[in-house]
Amino acid sequence: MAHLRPRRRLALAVPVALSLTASLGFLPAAAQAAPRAESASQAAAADTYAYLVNTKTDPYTIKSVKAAIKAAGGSVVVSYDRIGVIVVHSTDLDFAKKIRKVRGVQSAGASRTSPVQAAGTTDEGAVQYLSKAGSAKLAKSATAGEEPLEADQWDLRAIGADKAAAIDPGSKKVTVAVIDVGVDDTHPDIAPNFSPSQSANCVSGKADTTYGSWRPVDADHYHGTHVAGEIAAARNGIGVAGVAPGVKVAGITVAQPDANQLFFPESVVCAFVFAADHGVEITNNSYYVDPWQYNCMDDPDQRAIVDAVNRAQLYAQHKGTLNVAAAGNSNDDLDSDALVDASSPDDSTPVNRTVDPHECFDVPTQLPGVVTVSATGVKGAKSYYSSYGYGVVDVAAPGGDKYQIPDTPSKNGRILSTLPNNQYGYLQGTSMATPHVAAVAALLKSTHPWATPSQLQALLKAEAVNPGCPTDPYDGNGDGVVDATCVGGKRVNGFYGFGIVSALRAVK
Ligand SMILES: [Ca+2]
Ligand SMILES: [Ca+2]
Repeated sequence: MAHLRPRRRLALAVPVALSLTASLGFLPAAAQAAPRAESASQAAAADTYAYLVNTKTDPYTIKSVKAAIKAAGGSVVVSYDRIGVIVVHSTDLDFAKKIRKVRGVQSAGASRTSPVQAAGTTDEGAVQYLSKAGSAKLAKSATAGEEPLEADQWDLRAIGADKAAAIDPGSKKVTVAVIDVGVDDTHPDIAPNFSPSQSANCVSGKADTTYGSWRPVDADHYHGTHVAGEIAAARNGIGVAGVAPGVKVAGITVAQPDANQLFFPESVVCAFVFAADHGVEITNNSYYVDPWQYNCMDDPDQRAIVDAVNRAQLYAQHKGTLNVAAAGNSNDDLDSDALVDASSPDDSTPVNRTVDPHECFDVPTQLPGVVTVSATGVKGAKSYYSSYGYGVVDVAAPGGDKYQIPDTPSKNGRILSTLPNNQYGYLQGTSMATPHVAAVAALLKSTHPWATPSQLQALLKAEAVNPGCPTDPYDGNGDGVVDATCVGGKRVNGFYGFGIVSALRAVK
């Protein structure tokens, strides 16, 4: 089952070849047993663990806490003084317990449940690459005004992005940063719009801006390149088009380089701060922060994770960055009283937990101020895998659904976009819905340059088109069993929030 591991890590993309069980985000226990056994056998006294220490932001506190960290056997990897978040490594498993007692420390905890590891080996990918015939089509001349593969991009037409591009493709002064597994900026459909000066590698928790550090380490780290193309693939007569082909796109890598591709909290903290400090207007977050799918506030470690990422997210928001995030692929009702989380922690031994999503948060999507995105298929109905929730989902967008078949040449209900090494392929997931929203936000920022993040969010909602709750019981996979209940009305509801975003309305 080792082949499933990388798929698990692409938390918010539902790969095409998986069984339904796996597609819903719950892997069979066996799939996770192997890596767990590995970690256990590798455990040793000298292992290094990562911690987050969140403090008051006055210089005196920061200084005294840093001294206390050293005294407690920790070493500072990086300190984000302005938000009071310090990333620490220590070999002491009791480090968090010790540092919590220090004056000025507001929360502290382990950011992972496994030691900090060197890069591991890679595994094969899960994506459905375009066939040779499809790739050959790239060489053919396109229909006038269309990209060669655009006929299969039903998602563009669903939100009026084809028409919008003719009116206003978006401004070069607006950048969307893809916080993900890396972006292949050498792809001919991404290169024209890529912004290297706003890209970095944040895996360690500290930004590395070495040229090319944002690139995927291998072809299995394809997820970020797909997302980037959905946002801003150029209208250049080859391949596909993005929703906002005139804006810039950047890559901030946060995934571990090994096959599991985990997104740890310190990497994501680094990414939000880097984006904010480098003039990024919008970030795309098609993932949840590992190792916990839901972070419970009554657990000191999970609380420290929520606190640290929330500080970074708020910092970005206050500096003018709108953060857009995927609702998740578990078909979970994020407004329910009890959800089963069987996959956490995903870096060691997962346990079955029942959590209340009002107190245990999927991060970053449930953080205040973040735009939460659910996914739809070609029929405009909620995708079978998409999580939802009244008062949680802000807007919806096409993320693909293999059960909703389009009338396109490929008849593929997923989303077609760019992949590393000059390739193209289909994926579905709230991972794919989120970049559609990030791109529409970029179009709005282009037409409303002075809009703040909260104003952009309000515009996204005001211009969205809401299908309303379905009149029939919802059976996303058509097996006769009702899968989800939509709460709310035509203006706002649990499946679509305020509705499906519109690229056309954003530029009119
Ligand atoms: Ca193109
Ligand atoms: Ca069903």
